[in-house]
Amino acid sequence: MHHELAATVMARCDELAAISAERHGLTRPAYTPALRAAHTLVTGWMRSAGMTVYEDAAGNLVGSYPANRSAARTLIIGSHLDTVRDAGRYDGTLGVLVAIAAIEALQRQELRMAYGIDVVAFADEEGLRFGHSFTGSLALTGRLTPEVLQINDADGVSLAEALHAFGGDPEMLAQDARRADDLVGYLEIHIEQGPLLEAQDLPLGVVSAIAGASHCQLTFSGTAGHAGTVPMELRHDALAGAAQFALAVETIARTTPDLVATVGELTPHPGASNVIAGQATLSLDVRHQDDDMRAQALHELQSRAAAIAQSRGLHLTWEDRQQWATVRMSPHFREQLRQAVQAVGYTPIELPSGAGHDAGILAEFTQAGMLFVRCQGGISHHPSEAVAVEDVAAALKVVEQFLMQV
Ligand code: HGY
Ligand code: MN
Ligand code: MN
Repeated sequence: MHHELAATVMARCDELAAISAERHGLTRPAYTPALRAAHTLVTGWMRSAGMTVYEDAAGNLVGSYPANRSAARTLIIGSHLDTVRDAGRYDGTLGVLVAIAAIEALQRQELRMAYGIDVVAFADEEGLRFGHSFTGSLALTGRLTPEVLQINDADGVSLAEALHAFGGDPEMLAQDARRADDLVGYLEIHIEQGPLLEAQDLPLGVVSAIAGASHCQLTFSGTAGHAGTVPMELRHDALAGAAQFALAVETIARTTPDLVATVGELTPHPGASNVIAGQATLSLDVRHQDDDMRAQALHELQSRAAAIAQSRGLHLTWEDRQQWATVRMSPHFREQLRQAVQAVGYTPIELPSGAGHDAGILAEFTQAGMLFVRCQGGISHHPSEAVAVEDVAAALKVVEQFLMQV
């Protein structure tokens, strides 16, 4: 049964990969028609697994599988259906579909637990559209601040407007949030997005902690001008300053143990081949397992940016967008997951997550655990993301075992 269900999960990942907001590749930002189409498909799969389905005020898709008694608490099994730009087909999606398959397995055995199970597909984890991650899980845990709703996307549509157009209700977010007392906990299945499981020849791993991160946006402002007439020594080229900073980010991260830092977006204005850039905006993503090390690195990056701006006669603005601390997964769920992995016949290992997950948000609300599935070459946030159907079957067995134990 597990192998057949795993094959279905793989086929469904392929089907969802075709639902994109862009002609080429998989790009499914939050609250778009593409996400709506994905929800429609997934709703059908949830229903046929025996769940009743609704969307909460934040547009998260929820499939509920009832307990075997009334007044029971709920275990949430979740992940996300939104993607990065030109994404792979498993980041987020795999976790949602494995959860549905696990419910399908329960339904076939006519099994109900002493707790209800809600499969939640978070609507906005990656933050691609509004530059704000974990919107869905922050709303579910009652921690989405009203200012976030005012953030605009590239077309000037606010998060509140996009959520409303999607069918959500920005006014109801607080009332619709869960209460920690009602929950058993939170489980997330996700591809590893790193190479450790593959190196150890293991299909699965238990997540120990999720690394903290800071997301910032910097703007260097100089003077736009003619590419053919302004002498080099008179220029205040914002793009050259931003480029110098991007290289400094790389150097600082390379020389600081276990620090990773990335400039993934760099936009010059006005952006023409014969115009010196008057302004350049860039994103900065800084992560470390140790929050103090991350804070120290940010401090160093800030002074480097200021020094670059000063030496080039540029003006610098630095905006802290989002920060989250390193969070440890619940000791109880970690132990339960390790036991489940062992019971199914694999060596239970633990590993930290360098990527952020909704589980990190839920871990500050209820007991949370994460199961990683090996992915080929550790590749993710790239169209060549790949997982093996055998590993998905192994994950399904472990989830089923976990559900029996917990
Ligand atoms: O950016 C991240 O860590 C994740 O993929 N949301
Ligand atoms: Mn991701
Ligand atoms: Mn993800």
